[in-house]
Amino acid sequence: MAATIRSFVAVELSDANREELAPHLEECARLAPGYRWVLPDSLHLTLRFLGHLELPALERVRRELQSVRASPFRLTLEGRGTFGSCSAPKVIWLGAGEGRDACRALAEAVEAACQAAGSAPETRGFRAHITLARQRKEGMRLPELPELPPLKPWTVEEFVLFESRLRGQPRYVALERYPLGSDGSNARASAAEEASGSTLKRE
Ligand code: 2AM
Repeated sequence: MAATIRSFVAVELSDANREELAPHLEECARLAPGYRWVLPDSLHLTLRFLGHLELPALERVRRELQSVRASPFRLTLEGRGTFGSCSAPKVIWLGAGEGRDACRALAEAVEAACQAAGSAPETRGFRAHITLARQRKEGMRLPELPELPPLKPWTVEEFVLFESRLRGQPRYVALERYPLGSDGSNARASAAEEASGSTLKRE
């Protein structure tokens, strides 16, 4: 069977907010061990989950993403939300405030690029969120959590194609970064790619 790579496209959280959230998430993990809390370095807002792709298919996606055109945009984070029941949710997340529509537009452009690369259309509706924790076992109740620290707005200037490695603690490896151009282009990514002539290779 051909090797596959589990991958997804996302916007990373700003470094300042990772630093703000790190002690908060540690405290949450202590209070709610029934949930797997995401490490600060791994926090992201998923634009498109690709799942397991064989290398040629991933290479097509990587190239098509270079045609996505979007301008940088300001993103603010609102409070926590949950998927699933309120008392024992499956997922705990941070919602996007200002910039939510820009995230949706970017996700739609990414979706179009993925389809142009041959991926089947995404059937799950898009909801801009940053997952903070996932329930380890169904029915685990969520205790009261401490208040969120103040989170700072930032400007999203790129999106990223990630490989997701699930052995042990999930680890996300950036395969390619796509800067958003001030003129609504990501020409820098294309230029860099043309200069290097790079293609994806399995380690
Ligand atoms: P989530 O934050 O909503 O859980 C990497 O695994 C990212 O891809 C996660 O952030 C996750 O989104 C998303 N993801 C994982 N499995 C998925 C699936 N089956 N369908 C859609 N998105 C998925």
